[in-house]
Amino acid sequence: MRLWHSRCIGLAAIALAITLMRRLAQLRRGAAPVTRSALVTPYRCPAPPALHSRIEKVKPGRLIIVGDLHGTLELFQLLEKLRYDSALDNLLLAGDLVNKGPASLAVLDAVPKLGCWAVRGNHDDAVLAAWLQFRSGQALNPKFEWARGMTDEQAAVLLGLPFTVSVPEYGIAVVHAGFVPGVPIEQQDMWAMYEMRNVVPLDAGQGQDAGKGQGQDAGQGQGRSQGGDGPALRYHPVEKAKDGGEAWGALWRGPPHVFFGHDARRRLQLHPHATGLDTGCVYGGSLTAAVMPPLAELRVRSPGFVSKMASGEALLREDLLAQIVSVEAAEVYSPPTGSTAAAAAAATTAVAAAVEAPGEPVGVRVE
Ligand SMILES: [Mn+2]
Repeated sequence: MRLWHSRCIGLAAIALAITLMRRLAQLRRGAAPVTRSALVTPYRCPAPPALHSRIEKVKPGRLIIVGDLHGTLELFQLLEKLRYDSALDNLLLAGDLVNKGPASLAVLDAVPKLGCWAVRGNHDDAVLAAWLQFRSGQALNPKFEWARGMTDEQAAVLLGLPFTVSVPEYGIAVVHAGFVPGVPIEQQDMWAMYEMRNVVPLDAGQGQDAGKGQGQDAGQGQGRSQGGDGPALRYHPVEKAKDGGEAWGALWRGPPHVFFGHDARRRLQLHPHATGLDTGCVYGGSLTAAVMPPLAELRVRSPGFVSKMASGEALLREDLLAQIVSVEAAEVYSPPTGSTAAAAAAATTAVAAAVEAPGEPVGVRVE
């Protein structure tokens, strides 16, 4: 009997191991399902309980969405300027809460106390992966030295971050990097949601198999719709400007209206149905919020909001009566080396870019 038992357990363990290995092989091929069943993120962290969160019923105050913090304390200055009230207002952070800035641990302490929601940025996921490896006895990547003292409670904030937060009552969603236009949010690729900046149109006929060769250094990145019965894919997501394409937000037709971060080089992006809020605070730029009135007030003051919500049309910032509010960074926390030199040398870059790829600033990467 005991032998039979141990044999059963042994077989079950082997079956589980085979399943896991198959799944990992799938992930390496970029064929990972992007539903809740996904096991790991592109940086090999355990996926959050839900990739996509929804705020079903908002609090009676405003809706405030803040761009990339990167461990900067300007958050508190911005919230003070806005007279943020956690009992009334709905606060959402667009990801990359940590890394590069001076106060990542303080930000992780603040998030639960602020009563806010946040999405997962590539930096949040990367440092979590490094910390989990460190905790399992491996050396800590020097890039993430600040995380050496990260507590379980602080790490839990990162572990729980979904890839998107939707607010159906406002017709909006928040994601760190972006979405591939034409693909339902639930079918978006994890890698794309926190790494993409541009999309490249696919030639007719490339279809679902197109898009190989991008983002594979991060493990995934095909950005394809999943399952084969999804919509025809028209665009391929890319991270780096040198890979061409154009800002995904310019092609996003909604609904929902999407608020995002990640693209500090482009700073504030005001597309019709997508708003980019990463204004490079950690690089000495500013920290920016989009602020929308309380729902009850919005419904009274914005006929466009009411009619478009009723008809299911995508909202403009004007329909949402969204105001853009910023505070200047107190200093340059992350020196403009390589990538971030873009902001300092925008003119030079623009000239170089015009030569390299007309119409699209390229050659510089902010991450
Ligand atoms: Mn980012």
